Amino acid sequence: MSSIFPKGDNIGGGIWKAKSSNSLPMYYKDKPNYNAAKSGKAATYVKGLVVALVIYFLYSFGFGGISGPSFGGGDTWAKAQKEVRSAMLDSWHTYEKFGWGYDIYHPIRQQGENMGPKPLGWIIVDSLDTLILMDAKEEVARARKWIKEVLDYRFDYNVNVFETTIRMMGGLLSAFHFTEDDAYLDKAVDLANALDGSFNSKTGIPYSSVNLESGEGIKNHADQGASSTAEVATLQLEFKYLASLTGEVLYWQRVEKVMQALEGNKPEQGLVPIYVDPDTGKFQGNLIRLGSRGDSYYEYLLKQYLQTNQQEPIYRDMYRESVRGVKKNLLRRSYPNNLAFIGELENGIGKHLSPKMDHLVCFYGGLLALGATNGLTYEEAKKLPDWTAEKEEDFQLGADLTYTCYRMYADVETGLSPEIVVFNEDKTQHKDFHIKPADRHNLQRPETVESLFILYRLTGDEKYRKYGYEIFQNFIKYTKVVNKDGDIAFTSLRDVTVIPPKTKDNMESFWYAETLKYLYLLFDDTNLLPLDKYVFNTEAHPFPRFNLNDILKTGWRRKIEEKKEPTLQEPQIKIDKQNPPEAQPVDKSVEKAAAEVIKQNPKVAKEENIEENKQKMNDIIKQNPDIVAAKVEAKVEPVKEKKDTEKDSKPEVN
Ligand code: DMJ
Repeated sequence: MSSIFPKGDNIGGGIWKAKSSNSLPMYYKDKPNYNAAKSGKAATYVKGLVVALVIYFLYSFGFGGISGPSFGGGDTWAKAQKEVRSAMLDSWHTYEKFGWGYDIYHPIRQQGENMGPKPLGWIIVDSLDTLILMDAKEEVARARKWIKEVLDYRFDYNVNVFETTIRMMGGLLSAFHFTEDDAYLDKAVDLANALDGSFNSKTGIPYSSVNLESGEGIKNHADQGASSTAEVATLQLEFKYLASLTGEVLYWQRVEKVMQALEGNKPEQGLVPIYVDPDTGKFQGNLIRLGSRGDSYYEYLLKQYLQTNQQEPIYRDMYRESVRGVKKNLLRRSYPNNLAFIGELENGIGKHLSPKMDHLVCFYGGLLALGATNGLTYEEAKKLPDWTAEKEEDFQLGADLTYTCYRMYADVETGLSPEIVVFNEDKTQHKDFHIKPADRHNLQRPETVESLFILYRLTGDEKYRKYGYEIFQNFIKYTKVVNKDGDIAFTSLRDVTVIPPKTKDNMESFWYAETLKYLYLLFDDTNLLPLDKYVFNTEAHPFPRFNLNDILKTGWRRKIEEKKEPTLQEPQIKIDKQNPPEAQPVDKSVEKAAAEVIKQNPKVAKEENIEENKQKMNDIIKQNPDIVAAKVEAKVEPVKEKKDTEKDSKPEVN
């Protein structure tokens, strides 16, 4: 690939900035230090993977020393891991056979389809690093060939910026990390540049969609054009990692500016409404929740802090504030089993808390635990001088919430969680939650197994693996589809409360990207992808942590000063209290003139249309120059719309 971007300016440290915010960044390989950036990261990973695989095969053949659960005959966790690998690869082969290259796959019809006129790689790219981690060499080679030869992100189609970033950019970047294969980074750069136009709003907060060909940002068609708060605040890990790989500072700045614009609203107690207007930067509505459209805002506060090796306290502070806000305003316990749950504030802080919880919220247990230890084990973190009672409480709450989420599976007929449950706080009722008819579906979501994986890694407590294995077995039991030739696939469900469950005939890409990946890692005995070295993006694509440098660093400050009580200013003019100035007579001529106009034409004062009213007054004054015309004219002049920069609470953006 030759250089296709205009050259930018070298701003030091091997970092380049595009010529202007409208020009695309310089092609990263033209940057003088590009090769230096590839300093054996893949070699380190490959070494780790080889060790992991040796151990894996030793266990598989019964040489393992670490005991797993007794699945009816002395099997080990390696066996569970092997079962996950088989579920992945068997169904992958079926997808290759019937749906290859398509973005959407219907496992029962055995058909694929694309979302737009050409494929986006939705399933192939999202699944790639799971295949890499499972060392599925041939499958990876076929996926790579397709990505290199077929996938092309420049075509006339509007994509959701968030989904495309977390799944496609996330998948390509982690694949690049594991392989150092430029084919993936080239595509990630190409995609990032295609998405760039979405940030061209007045505030830098991205529009919800963008046209891949024209680069035009497109406002959400619903919700009065607002973008989802979680969506705009869940691009940062991807663009920042891309900035660190390519040395292109523009990617960093684009997403950092979004954080600054959001924080400009000075979120109350760290909690944010789920919509934001990209043109004004203002939050819309009062609905606060950790479920859809709210979730990963909170996730990426912590993960941005971890991504840059805990060198950006700004995100730690925002994260900690949000946790305090959640604990104070959204956390409750159910009856009869005292299960911790996170409700929804439909009308904002201080108002009624709805006891409804999306399965999506189940990421939060793992996040709280991770935020307490920053990826170290609980035992390690507890020994550090900065361990506090608050962190201890967060960790325990993380474990409690993860248990609640496990119960959302275990207490349902199929052993699989529905999309949403409503918790019970009524002492006359005997079930901790109920499921509304419209919420009985299961989309193969990962959040609970994600939290189980994190809690297992941080505590070493085998119960998390047991819960995870139980969930995995229920997925196998109720979502597996086998055709007459024995081809295996997995499907979403329409109803988890009946046996056999009703199927939905769709397989979500995050089933491969996240659910099976987290299960695979949960049963891994080799600490593959250590949590103190990696951050997982919200689609489970692992990125290595990295250090800030002179250029890639926090480029903004919080509006924290404005939160403080204003200090009283010394008066500009000193008043001699012994001899105060005499009051000036008030100039009443303007009011007199207006009264005269109204006297001459009393109808004017009653008109409802203010603009018309003002016009009529002006006309009367013009026809009656003896009334103090100039002053009256000034008084009734329509008020000019303030410029954006003069508006009171416009978020501060650079
Ligand atoms: C995934 O795309 C991501 O995990 C996202 O943050 C939330 N929704 C799905 C999985 O449920």
